[in-house]
Amino acid sequence: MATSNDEFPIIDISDLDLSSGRSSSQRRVADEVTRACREWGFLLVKNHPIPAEDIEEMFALSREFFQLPEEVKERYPITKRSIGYVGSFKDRGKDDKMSMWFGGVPGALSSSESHDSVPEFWHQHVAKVEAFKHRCHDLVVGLLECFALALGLPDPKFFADAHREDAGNGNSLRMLMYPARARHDERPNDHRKDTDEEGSRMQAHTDSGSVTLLFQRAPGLEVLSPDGETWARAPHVPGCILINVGDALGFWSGGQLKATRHRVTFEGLPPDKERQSMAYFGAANPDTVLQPIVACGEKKKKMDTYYSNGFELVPGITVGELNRMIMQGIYGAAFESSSSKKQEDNKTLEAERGQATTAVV
Ligand SMILES: O=C(O)CCC(=O)C(=O)O
Repeated sequence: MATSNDEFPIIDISDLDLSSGRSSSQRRVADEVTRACREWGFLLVKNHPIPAEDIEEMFALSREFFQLPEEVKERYPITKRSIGYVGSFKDRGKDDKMSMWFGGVPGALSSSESHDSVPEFWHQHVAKVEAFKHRCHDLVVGLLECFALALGLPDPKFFADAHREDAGNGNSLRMLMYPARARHDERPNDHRKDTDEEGSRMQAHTDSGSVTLLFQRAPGLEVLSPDGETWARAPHVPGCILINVGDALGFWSGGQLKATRHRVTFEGLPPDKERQSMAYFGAANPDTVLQPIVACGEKKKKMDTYYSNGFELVPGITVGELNRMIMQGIYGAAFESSSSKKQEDNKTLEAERGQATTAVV
């Protein structure tokens, strides 16, 4: 049972200046955003820099795509590059939702390697999708600068500089559609039989990356409250973007920023109501080595064991490893290495580990 919560942070970020560096108003935004992420791990931002018409256009295209017959969409299953379609009940949680993933570096969606994994419907729209991802990435970088500033790190670009848009497949846009169903008990392959979590449209989880931007067209998202026990309904405020911290950044920040569990339930949104959302997952470069930083002024102390959706994170893990582990856990075979590929992957991991910088503040 989730409750509405008047204290859910809603922050005006019109003073977040993505181009001109630090100012006193940017400092205020940085402090407010970071306070929300320390306490809730979630916040809504208003007066953000992503144009409403771009968001609407993405939602409209996404809706049109999801309405195509299942057999057309299923020709493009998700690949290792995090590009492709996943139908209802097809992920680990057997949730009743469809997703279309657009992972990869700028230009990936129109590259010859990805051509066959991008559904034909999207071929004429990839430039728009890429432009939208780019805007999202800029906002993620602005928020990362806020965190470094408010956490008092000597280099305000400490996190931001490790988030190159052209590094790896981790920066992904995921379009989601939770279809309206006639009646609760008529849903095909009702996943309540398979899980102990009654009535989830998306099972409770944390995100694995750094910062997620979530665009939503309907209510339904629930977030674990700061008390760690009760679920709060995330307010749905048209025009706002929901922001949350993922496990890579939660771990890297030494637990100062919180990666919070969230879910979409049938209680939060009745089965006969459709929910559309889009998540942009901002991730650090795959070769980034995650060494938890220590809060300024604190003596170095051992961090508690940190889990990301059941996987233990150990200092020294790279973002690439973490991402592979999580995607493999959710989508299985598509992200599994074949035996020959495994050797290749191991070489890549060694190279990632060797090259990585391990700056600890
Ligand atoms: O639909 C939503 O709002 C939930 C999205 C989400 O949590 C995810 O994609 O990880």
